[in-house]
Amino acid sequence: MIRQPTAQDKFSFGLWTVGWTGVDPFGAATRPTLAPWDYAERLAELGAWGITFHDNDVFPFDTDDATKERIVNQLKETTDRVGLTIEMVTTNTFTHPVFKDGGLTANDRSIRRFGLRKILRAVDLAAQVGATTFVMWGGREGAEYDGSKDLYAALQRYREGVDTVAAHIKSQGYNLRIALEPKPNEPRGDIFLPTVGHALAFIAELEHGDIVGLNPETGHEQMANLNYTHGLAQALWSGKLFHIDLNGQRGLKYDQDLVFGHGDLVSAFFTVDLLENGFPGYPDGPRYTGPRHFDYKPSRTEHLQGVWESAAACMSTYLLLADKARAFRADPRVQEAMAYSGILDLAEPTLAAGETLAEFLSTTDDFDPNKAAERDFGFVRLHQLALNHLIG
Ligand SMILES: [Mn+2]
Repeated sequence: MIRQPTAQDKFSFGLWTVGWTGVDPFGAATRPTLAPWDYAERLAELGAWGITFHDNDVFPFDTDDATKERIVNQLKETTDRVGLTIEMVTTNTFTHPVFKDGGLTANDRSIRRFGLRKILRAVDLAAQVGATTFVMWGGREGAEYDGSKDLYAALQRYREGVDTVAAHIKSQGYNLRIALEPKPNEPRGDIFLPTVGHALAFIAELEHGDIVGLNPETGHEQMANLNYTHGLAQALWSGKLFHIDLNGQRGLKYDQDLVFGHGDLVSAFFTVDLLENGFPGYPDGPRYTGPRHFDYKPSRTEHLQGVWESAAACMSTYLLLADKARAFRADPRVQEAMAYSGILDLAEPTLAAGETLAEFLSTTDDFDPNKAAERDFGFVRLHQLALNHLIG
């Protein structure tokens, strides 16, 4: 069964996803490189709504300004013609050897100044093409050896860098927000801001944190053995879920970047359930309304036919899971099971309205912990109903 996407579904892809030619640490490219506009045209045909890119997905690292302008214009003409939105732009501060110790946190100050300038120019490019999100993935911000980095200074410099970029966005009046992308490792042995939680705590220390949020990626959280849906939920709760990177990962290993749903399918179901249906106890609560963005890699065993099939698979799987998540929530048996499990009861504040701490401490509610401990929560039955919807 295939579900055909439309622009209303707001699916977007990084040019580096379908544009990955299969180069990995052990092997050369298995596919040809197409022009950026060729990828964009094909994604539009498949039903995508938007695209995203790193500066160097579109033009090489050492391109002169006139050539940059010509290439970017040609891409923008194509996206306008085929009705694609360029919703996000990001910078590559990881491929060139100069960034081997980081862009914003390299020990070498001259490299930090170069890296920061490159990021600021990519922000200008993002504004120029109408993007509304600027992702910052600091893949080389990190270390292999604990003694190789002054960790306090690294966080100071990371903060200085992100705050400088945010201040530039504000001073130029750009309609842009920054989304930090956590990842625990790869390519560095350990990357700074390794998880959603670390990044949220970092944002709280920024001067311009009001326009800085998160771009959590499925596989990145799962590489840290964390629950992606919980990470999305906490970012939403904090008002910081600015963007998402959906893909698939199976367990604690290298960053697999599989098609969405080709990793932990049950987790993908609950991710889509949260994105599409929100928090069950808070129908008017925070919702993610941004792009459904995929950051995956078509396996290098596939040639171009497989590239387009894998992009279509990401979207189709998302839509199938969305259908199933809606059916799950609407199912009277599920609603009954949720009531039995007390799912909606958690939305009720623990203290009564107007109840003082003195009043609260003056009573025991005649509570019998042994009796309460006999409660059956029915979570297994509820989860089996979810599984029935997922595989039924
Ligand atoms: Mn990503």
